Amino acid sequence: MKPLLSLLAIATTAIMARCTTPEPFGPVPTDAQLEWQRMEINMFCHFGPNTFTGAEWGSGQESAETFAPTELDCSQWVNVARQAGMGGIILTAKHHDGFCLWPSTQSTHTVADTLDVLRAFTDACREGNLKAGVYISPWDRNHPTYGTDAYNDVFVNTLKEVHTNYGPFFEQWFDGACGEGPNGKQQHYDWPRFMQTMHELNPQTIIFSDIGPGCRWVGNEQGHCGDPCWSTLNTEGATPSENKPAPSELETGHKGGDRWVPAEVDVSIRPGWFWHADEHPKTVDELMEIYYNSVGCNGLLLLNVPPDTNGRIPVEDSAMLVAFRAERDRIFSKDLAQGGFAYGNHIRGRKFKANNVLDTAYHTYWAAASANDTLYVGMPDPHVFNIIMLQEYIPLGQRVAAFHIDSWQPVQGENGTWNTDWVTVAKGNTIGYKRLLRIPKVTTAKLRIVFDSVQAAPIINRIALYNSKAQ
Ligand code: FUL
Repeated sequence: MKPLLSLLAIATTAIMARCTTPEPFGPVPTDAQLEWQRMEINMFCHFGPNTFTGAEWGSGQESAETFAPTELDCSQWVNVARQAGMGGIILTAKHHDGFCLWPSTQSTHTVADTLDVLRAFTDACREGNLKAGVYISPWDRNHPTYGTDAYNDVFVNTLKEVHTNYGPFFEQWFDGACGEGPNGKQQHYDWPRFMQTMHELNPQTIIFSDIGPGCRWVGNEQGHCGDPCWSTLNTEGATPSENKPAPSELETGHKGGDRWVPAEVDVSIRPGWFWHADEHPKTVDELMEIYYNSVGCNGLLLLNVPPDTNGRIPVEDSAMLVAFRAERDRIFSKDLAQGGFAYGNHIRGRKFKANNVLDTAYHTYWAAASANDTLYVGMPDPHVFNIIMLQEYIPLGQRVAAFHIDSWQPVQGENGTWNTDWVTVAKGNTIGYKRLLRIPKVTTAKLRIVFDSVQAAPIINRIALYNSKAQ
């Protein structure tokens, strides 16, 4: 080939490579995991005999009559969750005391037919267009077979009963706790069978356990992700009970991990998981802190709001949740980057143009042409902001391991003269589904996002700027 022609061929191949849709990097979420992640905040409801006894872990010896809600109203839970901007609720249908909130055929320790809370709950969710999830504790301090092989059959039958008669559920919560049963024995859970049963019952249900597979425990109950926070985790050879990563590893996940197992941040609005008369909900400021450290750090927030002995969410909690929602709306309803423009230092192709980071459509994104690309955002006029939101387009994997953000702004030189230069205003490790960076107030019309360490060329689907101090 003539030199000119071969040059042309090389250039064309390079352009074609850039125009093609980027290959996913590493493990990616299933459609169900993506839908789950995009819910962002869900409600957890711990409700059962403990609500009436003041315990956190019931002994399993409580009489069934202990559980006696006076005005059970699951529609009220649904309304509160909706007003709080949540997409789903997960109910503790069976906690460690073994008491079933439905009339189970697998246990004698249950509600009466006339008080089928699980039915009332799933009906209310369906009517209120909210997703229902279910917590069924493998640890059972009441069941006479607990600690023997027969209990694994009981547990499998329990899963079948609940998911067949009350499902579909968007999430199944498998608590990691495993203590002694009524006969003093501990159970060896048959996890492969439990997981297989769930898969057969509904492959779309997100399975929570310490190690997933749908989503993982974040490793703490204080309401925060680790830094970094990878949605990937190495789970080869592990079960939710054995050989699993330490809590500190669950907080951060594993860079380059072999499965997509995003973090779920479970935390209670009150000190306990169950309602207790002398406890009170966290303040809006505390809830906002949790929000930034969970949703804002690539986690999903599962906020526990326990119903009281009436069977209703107390007014002080619902008022706090409404205020929490109002605060998020106040801060995040005005994206100051809107009306601006974005550009990269290379162009991969029109479909992947940088301006896609400013639209609100989820499936449009900027795909960098190379791992070293920088993303710039300009605005017609300078804006004042103190929160930067970044989102990676996770259907193509989690890529960014470290980045910093510079603002183009006046800087005073040593001799006192003023110039305009790049000033670093934020630094971070992972981005993932969503990253909210709180920074000291910045005034600028131009920013750049510099990717310091990536596993593959970055793919960003949204950048937004907010001012939490604006009225
Ligand atoms: C823990 C349990 O032991 C607590 O009671 C609570 O249900 C919490 C969400 O998970 O492992």
